[in-house]
Amino acid sequence: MRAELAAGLLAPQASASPKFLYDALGSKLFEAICELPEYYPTRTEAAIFDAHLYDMARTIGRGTTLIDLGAGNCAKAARMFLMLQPLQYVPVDISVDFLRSAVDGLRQQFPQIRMTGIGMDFSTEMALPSAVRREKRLFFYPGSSIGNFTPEQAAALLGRIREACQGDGGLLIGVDLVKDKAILDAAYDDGLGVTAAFNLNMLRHVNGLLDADFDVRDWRHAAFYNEAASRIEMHLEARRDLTVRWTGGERRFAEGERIHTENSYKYTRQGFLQMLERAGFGAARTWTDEQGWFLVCHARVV
Ligand code: AVI
Repeated sequence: MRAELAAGLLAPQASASPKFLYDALGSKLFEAICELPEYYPTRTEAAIFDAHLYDMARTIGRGTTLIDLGAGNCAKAARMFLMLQPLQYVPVDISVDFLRSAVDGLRQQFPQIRMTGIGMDFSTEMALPSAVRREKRLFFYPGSSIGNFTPEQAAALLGRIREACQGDGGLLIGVDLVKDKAILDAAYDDGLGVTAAFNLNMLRHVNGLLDADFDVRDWRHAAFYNEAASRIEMHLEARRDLTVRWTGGERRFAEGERIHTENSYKYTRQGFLQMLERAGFGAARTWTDEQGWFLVCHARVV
């Protein structure tokens, strides 16, 4: 991770992977983002699930092996348990300790569902252990987290999910849609500055990982919708000429120079369905909100 970080910081266009946004404080700041009036994705997706859960459950059917990618506190999947009645619940997350305590709580609430937590970085591999049932696998990937991958990486991830689906599996996924630039800009640059704090906090995390000397006061949050690329871009911009030093390296940044920290791609319904089709999924059903801001999609292996 240190080598990856240093290489990104030294590249002509400096960058750092969005995974470095999520230390303990970063995860809390992301939870706060989800409460912001400007950040519509979380509440819009929740409203779609509330309105259409019965229809979704009828489409999906009971007795699935529910595989929850990036499960976190498992709350989104748990809301579907009564309706879906999965035979096995398989939360997958890179943060194992957090997952363990969430699953312990759920086991007591739903003793009839077999639960198998897995610590894995599914963005690079999808190696499910043999304890995971092969039958009726339903991969659950909410929150438009797919948008934080480039379209090429997203297509590769969908391909890995398709492979792990076996013959009768499917995917239930949440995707943020293209919309007015002003709404998108505000969602990633809120008035309270919570998203700015989330972005700037990455520098504190990097200081810890690389023994670097970033001073957060020297940097400002920059986030905007790049219409040509159909993505939000998040950057950290130097407020003045400065040099950052870390163990084994240093870099000079001129005033206004940026570190690219995150992309959040927005899709059209049509574009996303095409990507699913290319990955080997079909028979898609979609649900959206009244404004057409967010899409929940179920598709089957074909
Ligand atoms: C986690 N992910 C889907 C969020 C998004 O909207 O791309 C991360 C985020 N970055 C800034 N605000 C929220």
